Amino acid sequence: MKNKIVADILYQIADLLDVKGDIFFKTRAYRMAAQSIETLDEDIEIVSKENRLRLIPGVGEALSKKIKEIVETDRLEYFEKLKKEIPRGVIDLLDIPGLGPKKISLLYRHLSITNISDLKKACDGGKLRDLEGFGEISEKNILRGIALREKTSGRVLLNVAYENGNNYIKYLKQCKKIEKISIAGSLRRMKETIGDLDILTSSDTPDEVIEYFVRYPNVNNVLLKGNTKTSVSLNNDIQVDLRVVEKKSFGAALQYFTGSKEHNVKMRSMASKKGLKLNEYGLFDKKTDKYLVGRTEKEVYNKLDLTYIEPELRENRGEIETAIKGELPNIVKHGDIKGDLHVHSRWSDGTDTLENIVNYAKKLGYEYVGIADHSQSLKIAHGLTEKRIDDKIKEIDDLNKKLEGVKVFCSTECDIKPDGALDYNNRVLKKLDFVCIGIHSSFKMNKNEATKRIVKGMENEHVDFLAHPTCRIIGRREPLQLDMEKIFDTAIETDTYLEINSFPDRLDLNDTNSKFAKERGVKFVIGTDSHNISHLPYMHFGIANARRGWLEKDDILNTISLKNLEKKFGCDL
Ligand code: DGT
Ligand code: CA
Ligand code: CA
Repeated sequence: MKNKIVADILYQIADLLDVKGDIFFKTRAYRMAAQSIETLDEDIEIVSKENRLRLIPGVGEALSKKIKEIVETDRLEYFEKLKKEIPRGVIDLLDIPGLGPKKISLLYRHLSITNISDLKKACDGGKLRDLEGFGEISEKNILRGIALREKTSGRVLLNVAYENGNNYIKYLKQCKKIEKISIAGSLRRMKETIGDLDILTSSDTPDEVIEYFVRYPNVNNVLLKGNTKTSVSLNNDIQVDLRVVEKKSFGAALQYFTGSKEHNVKMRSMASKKGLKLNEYGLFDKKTDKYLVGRTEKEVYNKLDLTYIEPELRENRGEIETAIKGELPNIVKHGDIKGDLHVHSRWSDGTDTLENIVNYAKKLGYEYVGIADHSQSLKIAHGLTEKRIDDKIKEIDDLNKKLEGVKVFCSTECDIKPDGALDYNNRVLKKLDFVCIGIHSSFKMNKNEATKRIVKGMENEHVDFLAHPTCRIIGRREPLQLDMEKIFDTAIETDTYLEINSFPDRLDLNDTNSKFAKERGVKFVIGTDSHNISHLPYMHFGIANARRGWLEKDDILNTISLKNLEKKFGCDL
């Protein structure tokens, strides 16, 4: 389906026209058409082929031609031309959270601001406050937006790195000269954002491996080429580093290049205290330089009197001390998850039918799936009225009668209003198999207000779990200011599970929060927040994040069997 591609281009055109200061109704027309296509039930390619584009609300003669061009060529000449009319730096300003195209237009036309650094200077110098629609507060907000952007700039989200890394590995596995191969670096540790990809191989003929490596079709530029290492950048600007080592060093090198740097520093000093020397070639006797071990990571850890430490734990957050005592947690595994309890369907703003979702869930080996659609106030997400909840319950009941080996739970992701009230009354909440709650608007609150809001939501007796607790969007929205200890304590008191949201730009709770929460006794649920079945595999990233937070199977609700979950939700009564 190209619906999203078409809608994205139309939205971007509207933004660019706004930046140019074009007439309002023209930009509005693009946005309306984009919205119609985004929510269209049909495949735009078919609609275009059958010459029915003009039947789409908001699509006239001129727009239908443009849409046809995008559908057939994946690009639009008009859009390319438009981009060239506006300086590149001005277009970059659209990436700053909280700064829309209309404001950018004013900055560009009245203050001649053409890039982020100009904008920063203007904010610092108090130049914006005299412009209509801006004030001292906007200067502060823009500076905060720029800082947020810069924090993640040059890094990519975990899912993007993961896909690129795996594709590269698939290619490299066809090279007969490579004996062993592994991802290393932050991707192996499954950090939420990744600076560059690191790949480690062992081979007797490093030069041939390097030749093969740089011939990967997605390589755009070879940045460095040595005897045993090389760095390239891909077409999407991601940098990839390769190291080739001897077989007997593979484990030590993998340990070294997996990092983190902080973990490595501690490992080395530990080795040194034991009269040993640890580097990427192996573990050696400090005095005689005799090679001791290095083929596998496990050998290296064990020789230093440590139990094996999983890559996700290697952040120097106490894992080495705990491994000395042999008390590392048995962290949750990918196969432990029995279902997904945070999935949106076509009943609200998801794109798939219940049947499609269930079929995919079955393929993933799940025993259950919870359909948590948006609540009534979230009109933009097609939130459900009470009447539609009743209809949905009926559809799910009928579906469950036909299903074998998997069960659908009917739920909601009920909005928590600014005063902490829930978007449905108790009569409605009671009808659902379980209740998930979350914040979806009015994010600008002080710490006290925001904490109270969530605490009040959790105190409702029907609530089972809190979705994306801090509401951050990596690189775009700061987490809510919250008294986390109060949130964790309330979660325990009210028996509310906290979600580890698996969506790659959320990963919320993050690893440090969930580790801290677990130490206090909080329980969790890992959900994907899928809006399309292609999002269901994001579970992998939620699990990785939970592993980084030291969570074990028993800490996580959706590792229990269907039977026990039904008991927990009171569905067996
Ligand atoms: P990234 O790429 O910023 O997401 O993070 P990493 O952890 O992948 O870092 P990277 O690519 O610079 O280096 C890969 C690993 O190599 C790193 O995790 C640990 C090791 N390493 C790099 N530099 C040093 C260093 O100065 N000292 C030690 N002990 N290890 C290092
Ligand atoms: Ca790296
Ligand atoms: Ca690197």
